[in-house]
Formats: sequence, structure tokens, C-alpha cells
Amino acid sequence: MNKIAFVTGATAGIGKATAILLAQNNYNLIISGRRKLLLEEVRQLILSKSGVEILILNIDVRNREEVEGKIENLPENWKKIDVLVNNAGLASGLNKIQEGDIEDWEKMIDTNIKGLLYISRKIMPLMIQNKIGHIINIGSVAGKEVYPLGNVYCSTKHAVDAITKGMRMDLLEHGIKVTSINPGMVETEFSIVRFHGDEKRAKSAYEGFEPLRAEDIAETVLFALTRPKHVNINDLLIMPTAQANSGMIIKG
Ligand code: NDP
Ligand code: 8X3
Repeated sequence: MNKIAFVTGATAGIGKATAILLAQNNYNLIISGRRKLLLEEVRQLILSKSGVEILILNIDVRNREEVEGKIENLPENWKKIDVLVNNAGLASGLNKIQEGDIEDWEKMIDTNIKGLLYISRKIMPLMIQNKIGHIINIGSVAGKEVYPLGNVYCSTKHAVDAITKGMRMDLLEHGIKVTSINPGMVETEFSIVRFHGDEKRAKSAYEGFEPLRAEDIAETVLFALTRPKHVNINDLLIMPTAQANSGMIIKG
């Protein structure tokens, strides 16, 4: 029987690439995100190339009732979730705190911290009940270092780092693995979202060097998932070769 992986934020970027790669590796998938049409497109794309089963959960992770209701109402045979990839997340804005937009902050805190917790709170008991599971949280280099103007986004990813460490303690006695994957710059829709749709500014973030691709992170997820039962990858920091840390990138 195929394993089941639940990938949040599967409409674009890292989540979409992860869903595609896990399907190629015979995982049945629960894919979630806010953009329903894109979820359907991802499902069709995957089904055109593989015979796995895919369930769409059209949810905004910030909406606690929606998250709780839709997970509680999963068909019983979809409740044996082997893998949770907590990937849904975003940056919104890049400002000094004294000039920051509070709506941007709330969006990031509600999605990256509270959304991840809402999802995990519902899935962790299922994993404990089934005595099986692996949670992969997509953190960031921004969860390891604070960079100029990154204040609130970095704080949400530092929170993801802390939550991951806490989860590992909470789940230790149940034999459930918890992995943190922390990318540097990956060219996805991330910067378009951060710069509120300014595609030119977003593109310029990746000019002059070769950023990571979403597929690089998907492969890292698969690597963590395919270690033997007695091996857990706790924490990985993965960067473009041209990037030394969050502030130092060789361009040109
Ligand atoms: P994208 O913008 O390409 O994808 C983000 C995904 O998250 C989309 O599928 C989006 O779906 C989903 N999402 C965002 N907000 C919500 C929400 N409220 N409810 C449900 N789903 C949501 O960015 P990436 O693929 O780059 O980002 C994925 C993760 O990787 C994020 O957690 C990000 O912080 C992290 N990361 C990214 C890096 C990068 O350089 N790109 C580097 C380090 C970490 P939809 O809009 O349809 O809801
Ligand atoms: C995304 C990495 O450095 O672009 O988490 O903010 S960075």
C-alpha cells in the first residue's frame, strides 16, 4: 500500500515540486493551498504521469476552523498520514520595524507560525495513534540568522526552528521523526509575494547568480524521508553555492 504524504502549500514553488517528486516515489498525496484552481492543475499534472491517489484540501492555514474541520472530515483511509511537509509560508514586505506594515506582520505570523501549528496540532495525534510518521518543517536560513530588514519574517522562521526542536522532544517517545530543512535563496513565487506582486523587483533578487530551484529542496525532502528507520535528519541548511550566509552572495 502506498504511503500518504500531506504537503501544505502545494500550489507553487517548493511544495509543488515536493508533491511531484513524492508522487514519482509512489506516495499518495494530500495537497493543500488557497488557490483551488492551481491545486486542481497540480493534481492533473501529477495524475498525467503517475498512478497515485491525490486528495485536495483547499485551505487557508490561517483559518483555524477550516483547518480543524477539513482534517477531522478526511475520509478514514486518508487519516493514516505517514508524512507531513509543513511548507506553506511566506514573506510579506522588507522594511525596518519602525516603518513596517502591521498587516504584513500579521500575515507572516499567522501563516508561518500559527498556520503551521494549527496543521500540526491536528496531524500529530493521528500519527501518534497510527504509531508512524515523519514531519518535515520547511524553515529557512532566516530561521538561523537575522538579516537587515528581515526582522519579522526572520522571527517567524526562528519560531519554526524552535517549534521543530520542541516537536522532536514531544514526539520522541512515539518514534515519530521530525526534520527541519532550511533553504537559502530559492527562486519560486516567494519574492513576488514578498514584494506584493512586483515581478521586476522579485526577479532582480535572483539576478547575477544561480539560486536554488524548488526541485533541489524537494530532493532534500526525499533524502530525509528515505533514510533508514533508525536515522533521523534533524536539521539541514542548504544554500546556493554562490551564497555563504543570508547576507553574502557573490553576484556577477
Ligand atoms: P511560493 O510562494 O512559491 O509558495 C508558497 C506556498 O505556500 C504556496 O503554495 C502558497 O499557496 C502557500 N501558502 C501561502 N500562504 C498560505 C496560506 N495562508 N494557506 C495555505 N497555503 C499558503 O514560495 P516557496 O515555495 O519559496 O515557499 C515555501 C516555503 O519555503 C515557505 O515556508 C518559505 O518561507 C520557505 N522558504 C523559501 C525560500 C525561498 O527562497 N524561496 C527560502 C527558505 C525558505 P496559496 O497561495 O495557493 O495558498
Ligand atoms: C527565504 C530565504 O533569505 O530570501 O526564507 O529570506 S531569504
